[in-house]
Amino acid sequence: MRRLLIVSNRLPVKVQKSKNQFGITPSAGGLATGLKSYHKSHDSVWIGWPGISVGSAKDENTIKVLLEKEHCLPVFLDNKMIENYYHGFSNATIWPLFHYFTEYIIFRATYWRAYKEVNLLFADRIIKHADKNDTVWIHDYQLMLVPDIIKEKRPDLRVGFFLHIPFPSFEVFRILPWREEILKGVLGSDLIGFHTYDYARHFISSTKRLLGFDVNFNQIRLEKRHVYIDVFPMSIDYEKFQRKAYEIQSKPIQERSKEHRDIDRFLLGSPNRKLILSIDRLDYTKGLTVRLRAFRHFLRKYSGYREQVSLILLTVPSRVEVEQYQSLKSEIEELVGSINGEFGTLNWNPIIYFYRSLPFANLIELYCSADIALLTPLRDGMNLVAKEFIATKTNHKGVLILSDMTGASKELGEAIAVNPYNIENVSDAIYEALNMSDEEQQRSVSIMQERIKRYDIYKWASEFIEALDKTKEKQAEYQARIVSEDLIKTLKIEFAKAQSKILFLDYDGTLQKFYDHPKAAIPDKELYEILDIIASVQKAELVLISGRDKDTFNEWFGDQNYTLIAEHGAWIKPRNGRWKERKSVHGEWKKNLIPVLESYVDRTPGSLIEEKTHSLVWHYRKADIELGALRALELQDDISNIILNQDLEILEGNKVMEIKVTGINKGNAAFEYLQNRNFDFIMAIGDDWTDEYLFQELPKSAYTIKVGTDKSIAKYYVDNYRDVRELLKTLTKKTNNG
Ligand code: GDG
Repeated sequence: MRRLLIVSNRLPVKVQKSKNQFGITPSAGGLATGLKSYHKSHDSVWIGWPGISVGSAKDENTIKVLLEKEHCLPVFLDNKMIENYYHGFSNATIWPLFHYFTEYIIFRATYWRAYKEVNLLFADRIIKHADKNDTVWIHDYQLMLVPDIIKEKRPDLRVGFFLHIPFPSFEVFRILPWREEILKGVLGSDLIGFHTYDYARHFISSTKRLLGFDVNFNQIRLEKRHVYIDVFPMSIDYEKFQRKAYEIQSKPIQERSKEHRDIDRFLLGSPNRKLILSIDRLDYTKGLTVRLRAFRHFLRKYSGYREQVSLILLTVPSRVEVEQYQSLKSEIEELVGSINGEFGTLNWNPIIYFYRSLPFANLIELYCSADIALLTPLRDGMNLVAKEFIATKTNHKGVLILSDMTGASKELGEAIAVNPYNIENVSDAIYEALNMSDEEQQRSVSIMQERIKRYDIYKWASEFIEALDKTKEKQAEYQARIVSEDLIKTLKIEFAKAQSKILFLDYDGTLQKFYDHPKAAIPDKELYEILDIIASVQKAELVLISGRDKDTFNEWFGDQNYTLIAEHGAWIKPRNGRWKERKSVHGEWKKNLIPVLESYVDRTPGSLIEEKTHSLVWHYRKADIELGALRALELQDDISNIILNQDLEILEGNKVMEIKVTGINKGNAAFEYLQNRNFDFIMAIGDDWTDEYLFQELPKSAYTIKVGTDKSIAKYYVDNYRDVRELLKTLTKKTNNG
């Protein structure tokens, strides 16, 4: 049976040593909290760092045994690795970069080296542990190189990757010195998941611009396979939160936590006092200082609310080793002190501050006691606290104020959305929340609860795994059509024994790689040799069939013993014969179109015009990839009006847009060529969609081969032009027995 391996930097449990004994406690943080319920209910194995560095093999073994019961497999990291890979590259380079805090980024080669080393270590553990065809689900920014390493060594594994933090826009991501390596690392996955469409969009944009891969909707086309990108907004274990909330509310007050009793006592003095709750890891991305300033502004602006509201500020210790986190803590504590000093009275503290992590039950108590949740991160991948707060509102009363810089704000549209940088906006939102009617609160909470309940953590995880299975099915369909060793043997035999044989070969992308400028793709010596050998085989005919202009084709191949079909079939030159025009045209129509195309060249740096007898071509391979695609759409729109009622059509090729005379294509050119002639071996190879016409017109018995991974009616696939050349060489290679 196929197993699921969950992989993340941290395991869902932390190993700790006290009095010479190892024990485990739950890990904090969104990923662990969210996913551990799914882990518990499935037969999965979780691979990750146990949160402790131990030197001896004996200790490691003890920990291994301890973790086995939790279905966890440890990856041991030493202190140096933790310093450079975790606190360094992960938390001092990637974390600030991906959250747009460019001023905090530290680039250091030692960090990068450690990151690669640890990613290799994780990959190695996965490879050793995974059975054939297992599913591996890798999580988050600490392990972005792992997918590619395992895909390379274990192509049988289904590899999914989920990023829990934002993916920044291209303009920010491009700062990273190791940006290409990071992208290639993640692209080792079959499916890549993000919380929001924006993050997915940014990732796709960086991939296109930095690596030049083509993208079709949510598929990135690598040379050998497609990688799927999709959006899976992470959720929570809704039932667990709601159940605990009911349980806590049914307990007498004496049995509740000290924090709760303190808060309750505090409320006794003023039963109408409202509680605003703020819970975050202590992190600069969470916007704690701006939040405190906004609260101060609220107390100044709406002074009538003094003594009527208190803010419970729970900050959970996090990454205490990283410098910015230490100074942030001091800054927060100073602000809390100053606000309490400015407004506090003998009976009232505006802010009740905790710097600690609370047990789960106490956390739920806090959620239950709060009237308002004030969650204003400056950037946050998702923010699960927002969903947890809503889930615990058993009486449907409560108001959520949520930063529109969080992933969660995309789903929780009924919350009061704020720009966390705008303290006026945040303080007004507090006022609005305090004045919201019970009916309005109940309406909003119910809608949000329904949504979170429907798409809970189980649904989230199973949707991801199902989508991963589907991507593998699609890839398997394609894999089954890849030209195999066996097929090559068959082709060789069939080719040898056929009495008359013909090969139709496209040129660019099929026999030759793409160049920025079409004129640069000159045939090389190896290619001439391969083609000459085929053309010299008795009873074999070689046809080069391309969109290329006839003059270039003539210059390159005019003297060779091949048949040439140029400009998508507008021109044909039988071998040793002369060029013939299949459809004669006047060039008049070009006069109107050239100025239009020129304006596109002017506005799209890197693009150029090519003129052929039967067509005009706008090439944008060298232009910015996104601008090129956008302009191509615009151009198509402009041109379709101009060419109305003319004998012209638009052909979209690989980074080219061609306006050409209608009624000619590679398919009808080949069909015409084959009329009244008999071939018992026909083979056609092409990479572009214009070659689909060719594949379509050939008899059923023909061997049709598509280069690349795009959808095709061809029977078989090869990866690239190099594979085509190898195939052609093998076809004509003499074997020992002739
Ligand atoms: C990352 C992304 C994304 C907090 N205090 C205590 C406690 N918590 C739990 C909460 C919640 C989790 O920690 C925090 O999750 P968040 O989503 O709010 O934030 P990050 O830790 O930054 O998580 C984030 C998330 O990954 C998932 O993809 O949403 O954007 O940054 O579950 O309940 N739990 C306990 N005591 C506490 O004191 N027991």
